[in-house]
Amino acid sequence: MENTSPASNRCSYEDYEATADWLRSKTAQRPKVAIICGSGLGGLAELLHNKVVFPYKDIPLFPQTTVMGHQGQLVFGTLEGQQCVCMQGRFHTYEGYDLKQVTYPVRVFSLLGVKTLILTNASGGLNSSYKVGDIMLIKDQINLPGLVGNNPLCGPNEDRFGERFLCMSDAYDPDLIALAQQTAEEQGIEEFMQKGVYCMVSGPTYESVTEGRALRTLGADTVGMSTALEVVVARHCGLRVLGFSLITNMVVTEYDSKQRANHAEVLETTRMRTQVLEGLVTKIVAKIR
Ligand SMILES: *[C@@H]1O[C@H](CO)[C@@H](O)[C@H](O)[C@H]1NC(C)=O
Ligand SMILES: CC(=O)N[C@H]1CO[C@H](CO)[C@@H](O)[C@@H]1O
Repeated sequence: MENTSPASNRCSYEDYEATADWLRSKTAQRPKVAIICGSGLGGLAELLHNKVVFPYKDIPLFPQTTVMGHQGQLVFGTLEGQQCVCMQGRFHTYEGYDLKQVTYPVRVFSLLGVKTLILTNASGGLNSSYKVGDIMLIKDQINLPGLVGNNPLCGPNEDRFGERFLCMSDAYDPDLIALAQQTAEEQGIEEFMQKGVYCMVSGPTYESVTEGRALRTLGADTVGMSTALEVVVARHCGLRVLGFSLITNMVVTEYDSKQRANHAEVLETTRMRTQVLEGLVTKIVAKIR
């Protein structure tokens, strides 16, 4: 089967199945845990043993990735004895993908038998008690695009995945959050662990000062350009979700500030705490049953 460009992808149930069938025919691995790696956080996939790698461009019906600092491949393998699949590089709406494309891999994971989805992202800190380099355990989210009509579940409901009206009050799994907190304590990294609310915006622009202040007023602790859509679709097909946000910069919320958001700063800070987050996720994965 030929790979197709995003625009020609219909994202029907049969499409997801075709992709899952193809992957199953190429590897005997049957992961129960999937990990979506955020900006600069793709190194986690390198820690897998018995790796089987599929560049997105080779996977039937899979979208492609373009943004700087992202790789584009699915990596199957074992982490601490647990079979996993990692997305090294994710899809963003700011790249031009539609909502079904961005969330395409999640439904494929579900068809492959994945039960738990772990997501990481790089985000801007809004909560003034946060510092660059902090790791925030996501306890809840604001799906800002979704609130105004850009929800990946808009359109006819696919009953084979889940129900029409989806509960989101328990989106981030409380047991997994507790497991993550306990693991962070064992690792001795509580001092820079936070727990809070992640807000998704579409990007690619960073927030204006007033936008940053508005998001903070809404109750968001961090803001980023990913994650929330994948979480919606993951919950729709019954996956348990755990999310981490690495704070790579503080959002400018003072009108006279001389600080400016830039992508290079983001990549540098991400490098610093990346290994810590990778180690934490590894230890958590080992405990997931
Ligand atoms: C910021 O984070 C701290 C520490 O987690 C929390 O206690 C506080 O409620 C948050 N501030 C706001 C304004 O949400
Ligand atoms: C790595 C990265 O791009 N982080 C950004 C994610 O999105 C938020 C919100 O737009 C920014 O503030 C982060 O800097």
